[in-house]
Parts: sequence; structure tokens; C-alpha cells
Amino acid sequence: MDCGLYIITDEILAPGCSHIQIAKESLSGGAKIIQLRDKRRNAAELFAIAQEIRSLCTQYHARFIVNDRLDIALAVRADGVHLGQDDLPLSAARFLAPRPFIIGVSVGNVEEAVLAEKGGADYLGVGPVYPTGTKADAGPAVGPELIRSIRERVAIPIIAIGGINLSNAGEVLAAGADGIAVISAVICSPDIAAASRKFADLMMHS
Ligand code: 3NM
Repeated sequence: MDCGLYIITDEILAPGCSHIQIAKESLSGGAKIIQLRDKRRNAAELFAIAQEIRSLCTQYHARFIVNDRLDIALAVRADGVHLGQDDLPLSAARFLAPRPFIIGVSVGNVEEAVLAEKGGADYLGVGPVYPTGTKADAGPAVGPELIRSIRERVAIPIIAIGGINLSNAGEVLAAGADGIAVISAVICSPDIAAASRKFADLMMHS
């Protein structure tokens, strides 16, 4: 899987800015992967939003991943789904969605990372690398050291997440992350496209 700037849409952090607007602006700023993440909306609403983001990602040659909701991901022909440790088990998701459908799995330690790779994950979301206020149950920060330890044990791409900003992104990439997933550092910025562009440039030059 090609990595790059991975933007997760979050309407709660950006009042007045919809998932679709966030996706559109991030893509215009160079995001390579968009993840639709919404724990509140019903399936009908999510499906309609996901359809729009699907076509935006196609237009920008970016990947589209849906958080948690494999049904929505399959229904709109997204490129993949992202699963947390408490979501549908990886084996069950893989049974329903054979490759090349992408399955990403959140991991918080080396054991989970090794298991996810063995189980057929296509990439790992590793975090929270730094403290974050965005996800209440994210757990304690694991630091770039965990990226390094996981990098030694697994071959699939690592997307680092949690508290990543323009000042610490460099050390996360240096630790072995293939990509960086960001919410607040981009979405809380007054200019989402410009903030995305800064991350995309940083990734291209590191
Ligand atoms: N997952 P921000 S941390 C959605 O550790 C999410 O798995 C995490 O937001 C994990 O870039 C996180 O604003 C929130 O810190 C990331």
C-alpha cells in the first residue's frame, strides 16, 4: 500500500465543517488517504457521505478508508476499512472482504502488531504516539520508540497516529513510520488545505 498523508475526518473537532468539506480540502492539500470516521451518524447518513468521499478520492487518485463500518466501506466500494481492537475481528473482516480490499488495524504494542500482520492486515495504525485530546480512550502515549520496535518485527506499512504535528512528524518518520495520520493538527487549522500541504511537503522531503 502506498502511504503518505492520511487524514481522518472529524466533524466534532471542526464545527461547521462537514466530512465532505474536510475530505475535499485535505485532498486539495495533498492527502493520499482519507478515512471517514464518525461514531454518531446512522447508516443511511454515513452511506450518503461515504459515496461523496468515494468519488472525491477517485478524482484525486487517493485511497478511501472507512473507520469501523465494513458494511459502509463495501457498499460504496471504498478501498478499505480501518479496524480498532474492539471492532469486527480481522479474520471475520478478511472473510467478508478479500484482497485487494485494504484492512488496517489499530495496535498499541508489539504483540498486537505481530498478530495483526499474521492475521492479514495490510497496514497498522500505531498510537497514540504522543498525548492526544482527540480520542478519549486512546490510552497513554507510546512514543516513537514503539514505532521503532514494531518496525523491527513487521514488514507491512506503519501509519503513526496520535498527537502528531509539524514539529514532531519528522521524528516519527525517522523512527520508521511509512505514513502519518492526523486529525487535529489539520482539521483545527483555519485553512485545512494549507495545513495538509505543509504535512505533505514534510513527508515528501523526509
Ligand atoms: N486513534 P490527533 S489516536 C483516532 O492511538 C485516533 O489509535 C488513535 O487525533 C490511536 O491527530 C487518535 O488529533 C486521535 O491527535 C488522533
